[in-house]
Amino acid sequence: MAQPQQSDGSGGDKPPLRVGMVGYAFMGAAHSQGWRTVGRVFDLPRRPVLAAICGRDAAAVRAAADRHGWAAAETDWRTLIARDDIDLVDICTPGDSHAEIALAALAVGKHVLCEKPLANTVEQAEAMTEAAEAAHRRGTLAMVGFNYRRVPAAALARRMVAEGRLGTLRHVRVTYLQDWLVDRDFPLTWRLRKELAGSGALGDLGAHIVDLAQYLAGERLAGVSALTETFVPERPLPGGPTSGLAARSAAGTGQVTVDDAALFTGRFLSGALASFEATRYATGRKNALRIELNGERGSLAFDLERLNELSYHDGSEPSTHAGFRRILVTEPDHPYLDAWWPPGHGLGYEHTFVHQARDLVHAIAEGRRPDPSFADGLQVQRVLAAVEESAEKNSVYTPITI
Ligand code: SOE
Repeated sequence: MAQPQQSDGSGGDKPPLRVGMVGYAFMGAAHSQGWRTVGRVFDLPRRPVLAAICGRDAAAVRAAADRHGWAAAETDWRTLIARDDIDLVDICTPGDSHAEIALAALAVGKHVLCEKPLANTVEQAEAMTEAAEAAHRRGTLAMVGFNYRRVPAAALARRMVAEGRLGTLRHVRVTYLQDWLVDRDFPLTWRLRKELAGSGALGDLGAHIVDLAQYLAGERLAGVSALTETFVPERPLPGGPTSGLAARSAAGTGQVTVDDAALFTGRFLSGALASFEATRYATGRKNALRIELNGERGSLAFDLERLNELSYHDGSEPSTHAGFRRILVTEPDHPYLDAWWPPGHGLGYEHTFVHQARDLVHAIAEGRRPDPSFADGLQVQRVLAAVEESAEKNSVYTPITI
């Protein structure tokens, strides 16, 4: 058997953190980059080792292992979890298997990183959170992967809000727009089937923006009022393997059982108001996540398409020269950036997964609950459930249960 790849060519003296990953498609590739790169860039207390990757198709998972630098390939996640050379299980599968894999991994003392949304239902997320809390008491940790928290500009925005630069928060405005379903012939892949994905744009994109809005605001939503829609209720069945957001059609059609778009307003516990839009039908928008926060003393705006920048308006400046200005978030004292390139040399989407891995390795080494924890993932799940409940009742304001 090939020797495990070390992600840090020079950190051989550090105790290893041997990762086993389940899933090898889009998120598997993104997480692989994170684990492969993190020890080469950051000075870590433990040295991530890409020990084994798992997927059902033996040839495809072997190819993924070779491409992404994993030492071994498995075809059964139970075998992966049972390996005694794995310390952490990274779950990059569709939501229907998150709970089962996470519960099994935590039960045998493996740390867990689980892609968002944490689960397909609140009940599953509750069971996972309960298991994570019990595991934490035994020194085993669990994190949910809301990677956009790890964009340096987003982390800087969080810091600025916490420092009070916006004063009392009044509005949070968020949109997350994609367009890969505009084509009516796009096939019925797993993301369009409730039994596999839990929900549609709501869980896939809405989960990100609910988490990001609450993270930046530093507080939770108290209730929501929502509309959801499925614009194209029937689609061709997929013909052959799908990868990421790409797929081919075969003969026959099937029902779309998730939302295509979700639109909701919300109220934070402080009384600040929020609006959210998540859709896969925003023609021309590929992965457009935008968030703006308005407070009594200032405003911040972030656009994922310009992810090395943060717009800031300081309301205390004289009106003669006040206005939104661009902060180029590439300075060494900006979050995560001391380890990267000289100022002005920006980062991209993939770096969020490197930062996620960094933060998790530190949390594990320090025995501290990772951020975002499964409890945070559960709270987002409750917001998603409240959105669905409100939408079912034609937008009736629905409080979020604690
Ligand atoms: C597809 O909509 C998707 O890949 C999401 O699942 C990811 O979480 C997001 O980062 C990009 O878009």
